Amino acid sequence: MAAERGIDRDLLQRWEGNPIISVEHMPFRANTVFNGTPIPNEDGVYMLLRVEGRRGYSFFALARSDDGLHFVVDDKPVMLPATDGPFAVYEEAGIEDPRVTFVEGTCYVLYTVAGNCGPRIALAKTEDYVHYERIALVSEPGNKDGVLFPRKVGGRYVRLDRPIGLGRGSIWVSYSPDLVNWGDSQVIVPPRGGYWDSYRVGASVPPIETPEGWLEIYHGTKMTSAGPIYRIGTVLLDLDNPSRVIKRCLEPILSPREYYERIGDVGNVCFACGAVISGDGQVKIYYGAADTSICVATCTMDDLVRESFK
Ligand code: BMA
Repeated sequence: MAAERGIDRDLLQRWEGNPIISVEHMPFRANTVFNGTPIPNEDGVYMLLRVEGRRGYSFFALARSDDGLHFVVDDKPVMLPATDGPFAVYEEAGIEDPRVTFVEGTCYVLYTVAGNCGPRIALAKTEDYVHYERIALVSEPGNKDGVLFPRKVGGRYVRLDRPIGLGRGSIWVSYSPDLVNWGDSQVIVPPRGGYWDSYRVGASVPPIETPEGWLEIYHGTKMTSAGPIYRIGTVLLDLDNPSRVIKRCLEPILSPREYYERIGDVGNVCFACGAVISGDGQVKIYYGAADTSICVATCTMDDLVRESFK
């Protein structure tokens, strides 16, 4: 067996208690729960979860944990698709894949609105993690996977996202003076022919600042005759100019292998939406598995910044 011969199949180590949140943990009826984003705070680690309800559209719930491994889900959802106001028409088919970033002390959430005009990225903020104030729709249709940088760069807010052009999804960077108006958009990480990320790539985890550069943990897909396989990889961006890619991993750091990643509503999916870094450099990466549960895998910052690029 590979493990007995000292071969790790993936750079990330799955926690043996995976999945950490599944529909069995939900205090109300739901179809699935997946793609949760962690919110480290003074009380431990909370997680904003994407829940797909039994009607078929998604909304958000909150789970709370002392240790980042064992979570208890609040009794009621914390954010439902808007039914009136300017967001309603764009959220008709649900709200999906939240990603939380603290910027200048404020907890912001970029999320995907799923409407009948195509997906867009929206921005909200929260003070207590239970109530969410919508701020703006920040992209045109055909865009998903928005992640906000944790600080301004060169005096501007920065985000990554994934517009679709000619059926290809690439990671783009955009800049903003006020978090509402975005521009200076440039493609930085396109799909890579012949590799595991040859079909589509998108931002996954809000960028992590390291001395070497902005570390982005992204998802990449390869198309097969049975559909896409979603894997997780890394790319390092210039600290002062995030439009410049310094390094991109050659191999994924996590690939679907376990039954809970292979089998589910959408099989063969590992889809990260956030990470928590401890003071000692240990990293927990939270990922949706097969669009059916939430899992965690661990590594060190050294693994991400150095090993993943070997
Ligand atoms: C992506 C997103 C994710 C989902 C993934 C796999 O496009 O929609 O929400 O987890 O596909 O189905």
